[in-house]
Amino acid sequence: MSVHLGDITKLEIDAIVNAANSSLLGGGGVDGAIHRAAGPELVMECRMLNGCKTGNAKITKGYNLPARFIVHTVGPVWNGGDTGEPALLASCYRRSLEVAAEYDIASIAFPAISTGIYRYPPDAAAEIAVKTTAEFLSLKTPLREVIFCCFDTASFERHEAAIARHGNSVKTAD
Ligand code: AR6
Repeated sequence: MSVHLGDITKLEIDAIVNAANSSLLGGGGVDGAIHRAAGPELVMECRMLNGCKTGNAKITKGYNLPARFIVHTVGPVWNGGDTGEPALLASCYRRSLEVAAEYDIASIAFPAISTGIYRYPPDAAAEIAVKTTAEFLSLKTPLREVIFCCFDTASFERHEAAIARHGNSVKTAD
């Protein structure tokens, strides 16, 4: 696990994750940036997917992106934390990694799902992102590299701190 500061659409990696909405037809934030960079063929493939439930993930090609695949996941909208938001956010990371593993993807980058327009408190979200990923990587998996791609330095630092709490205990199985 590592942290990167910058625009996820620029990463040369097997797959990037999109913080989508349940229509999968595009939106603002990182979703808008990914659709703009991938080009109009992306929404055509997304239309065939019949949307995606909160906490689940679906995969498409990357089209004009350097990344070969996009894993689209739908984070929870923050509503105070008592409506299942932590479990749903953890499910976004787990399901994205599971879908990636089904496609033999070795490297993947995540944005900070739900922490923008969906208003999830960013410290709590970073803890869930890193803890869930560390748990996944401790199992047998083709995944070798998970990057948390952060758009600002505060986000970078909170993911770095979360990796320091969890990353050292990760043992990847062959
Ligand atoms: N690269 C990396 N991170 C980015 C980028 C980028 N190019 N652009 C924004 N971020 P958000 P959400 C960061 O709002 O909260 C859309 O309309 C951003 O700073 O993109 O899950 C969807 O269609 C923040 O830290 O996603 C949904 O309706 C993080 O990405 C809704 O927004 C997530 O912010 C999803 O909201």
